Amino acid sequence: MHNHTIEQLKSKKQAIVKFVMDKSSGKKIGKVDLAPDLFERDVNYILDYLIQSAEFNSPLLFADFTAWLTDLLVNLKIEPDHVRLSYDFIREGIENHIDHTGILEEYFELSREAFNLSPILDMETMLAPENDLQGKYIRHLVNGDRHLARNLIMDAFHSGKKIKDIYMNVFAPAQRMIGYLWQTNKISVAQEHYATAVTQLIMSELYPHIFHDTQFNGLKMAGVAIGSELHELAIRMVTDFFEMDGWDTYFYGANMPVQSIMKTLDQGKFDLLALSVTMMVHLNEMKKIITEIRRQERFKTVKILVGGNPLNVDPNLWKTLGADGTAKNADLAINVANTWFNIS
Ligand code: B12
Repeated sequence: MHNHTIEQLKSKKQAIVKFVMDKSSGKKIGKVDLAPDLFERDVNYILDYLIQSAEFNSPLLFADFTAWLTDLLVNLKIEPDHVRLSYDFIREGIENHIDHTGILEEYFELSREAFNLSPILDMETMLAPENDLQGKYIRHLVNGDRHLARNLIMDAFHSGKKIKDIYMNVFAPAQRMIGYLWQTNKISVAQEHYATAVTQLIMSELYPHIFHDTQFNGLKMAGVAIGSELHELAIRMVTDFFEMDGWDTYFYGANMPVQSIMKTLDQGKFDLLALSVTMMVHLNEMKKIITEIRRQERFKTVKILVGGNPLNVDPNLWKTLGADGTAKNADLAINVANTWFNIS
């Protein structure tokens, strides 16, 4: 992506926003007349995400954001056609204010598919069947039944269900569904927070059991969620998978500044650093951390594995970030690491 276009997008952003506001008001687009502040905020977001995607040379990231935003707005009773129209105005605004817009075409073209949404579904249709473990678990979370959720999982575990299986096929999909239910306005923020707290609680109860039958393989890894990224459950799962595979693991959660990460790497002899990102807005921070670590000769043997939603959306992103590799989930992360360190 040409830096000049990105710089222009940044410097002309307010002018483009104003153009879109002028074009939209009076036309009953979205809720522009009822809530102009919110409309303006959303236009700003769209441009921020476009800039961020362009900085990473990734039309896929912008398309993914557009799909997410459209789903969110449609469930807030905004017509998909109005979202489409706002995008047309943004595109026009950009063409009016920026010299070379050709390279942005692909971003808008790919996003168009996002407007062809699946119909709005009721919650029951979205959930896994009521009689399967995941389906039962998520219903307990949504209903606020902490004890039932806990007993369901602990009973499954004591009846022989593997922890890896519970993580991959119950916790992870249930958490993602909880997010989708929030996004589509079916549950509240409070329900979303509660569900996560319950999942974390049960993970802690299972934790002592993950050490069973594990043969230490002599390797050490650290798991970190990038910067102000508050989503730390995924990297906790990844770290636990490494532990179950015989690694000596250290889970640091979120909010580790790069200096602290480097200090940690200095103090222990780590073989692998696993970095997780969930929100696209934290990709710059991830790149900064990797660049900083790679600049230090003393860390050259430390492998850097990255993962999380944006890396699953764009399979080439890990290279742009300067990492050594990525994996789509905790299970596959182990395969990648095993290949790197020749573990069979
Ligand atoms: C719980 C949750 C929160 C909690 C987090 C608590 C915590 N301690 O982790 C809180 C309440 C703090 C939160 C806040 C926000 N959240 Co939130 N949150 C979620 C939710 C529901 C679940 C996250 C989770 O636990 N996922 C479970 C794991 C297993 O997910 P996973 O990505 O599948 O992980 C696998 C892979 O990605 C991969 N992987 C991940 N990391 C790594 C690293 C390595 C090295 C490797 C190899 C692999 C790997 O392996 C994992 C395991 O197999 C998601 C929904 C979702 N789709 O995930 C939304 C979600 C991520 N949140 C979202 C949003 C918008 C927000 C907020 C902006 C607003 C809000 N909803 O409150 C804030 C922003 C906070 C911030 N600054 O970061 C959106 C993001 C949308 C987008 N397109 O960016 C989502 C997708 C919800 C939605 N559908 O709209 N959130």
